[in-house]
Amino acid sequence: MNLISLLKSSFHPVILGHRNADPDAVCAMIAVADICRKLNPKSIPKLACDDVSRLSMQVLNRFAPSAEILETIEDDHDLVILVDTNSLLQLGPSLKDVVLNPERTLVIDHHEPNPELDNIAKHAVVRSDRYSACEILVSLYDEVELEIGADIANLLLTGMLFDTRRFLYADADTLIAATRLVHNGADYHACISSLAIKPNRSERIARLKAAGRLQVHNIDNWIIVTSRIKAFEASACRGLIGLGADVAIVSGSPSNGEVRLSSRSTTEFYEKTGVNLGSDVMEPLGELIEGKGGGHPNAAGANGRILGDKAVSRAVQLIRNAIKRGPSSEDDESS
Ligand SMILES: [Mn+2]
Repeated sequence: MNLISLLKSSFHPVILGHRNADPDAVCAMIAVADICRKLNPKSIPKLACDDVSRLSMQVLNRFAPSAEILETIEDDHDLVILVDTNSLLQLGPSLKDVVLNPERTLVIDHHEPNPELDNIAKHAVVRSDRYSACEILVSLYDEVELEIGADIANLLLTGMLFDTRRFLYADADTLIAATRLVHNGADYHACISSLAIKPNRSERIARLKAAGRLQVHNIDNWIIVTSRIKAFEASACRGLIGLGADVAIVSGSPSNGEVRLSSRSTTEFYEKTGVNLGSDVMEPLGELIEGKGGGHPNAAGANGRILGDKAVSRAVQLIRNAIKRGPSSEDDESS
């Protein structure tokens, strides 16, 4: 059965996106629903995600205010379409146990195919060389011989902008697809601005205070900055990286008398020094400050009971030691 007959034959398709659905997922899902309705005017597509990201909500409010995205589904569907994921686990707790008939399941995705894909779906449009699900949707409209209307064009362009990080990751085909969407009525500037999130006032003030109380540590030509605020320390770290730091460590002081440390580093810092903020810095620091710590190579944190300034200088010391040890420290990491 080809794609057109599969979609034409469905009256109750359910279109599923991954958990914490990002703009690429929700925009592509709405486009899939549009295709279903146009190929079979009697089709009543339902959309569902375990949850939808805050940024996606903002995009939906701007371009598809009437779109309804459910959190769970009933088993009354005659076709399941997975969008922007090809793994059931990625659907999240509320949807991962969806009842599937592989003959009546279609996957539209741009991630690497997972080994169980064949068991899930007999129909798949999985193109891991594409930079977003929305980009795949542009060519799907051609495949099913439908025009892309202006409303859908705005959604697809926004999804592409998000997943490509404003076309940082793209090739000629991506740009051609984007141009086509603009020709079809997408408002490029509106799409860009729909993705801009301005932090709330207290968060912005916290970031600015963190910048005002900054201390700069020069270690082997890397710029390590530290600061302290009451709250929003993760956001402050991101702000300080944006100002030009290679590593930012900010301590916050929640009302329970504990100290909370957040840290961020640039990809370049991790790649060149091998210093993993999670395993090299925040994990050992968590013990030193009588608490717990951990995280990822470029983003990690710790909570504990020892005073903020002391904890911060310990963190700098750990980074200094790790830089001196050099990139070989990668060997003893499991993640
Ligand atoms: Mn995606």
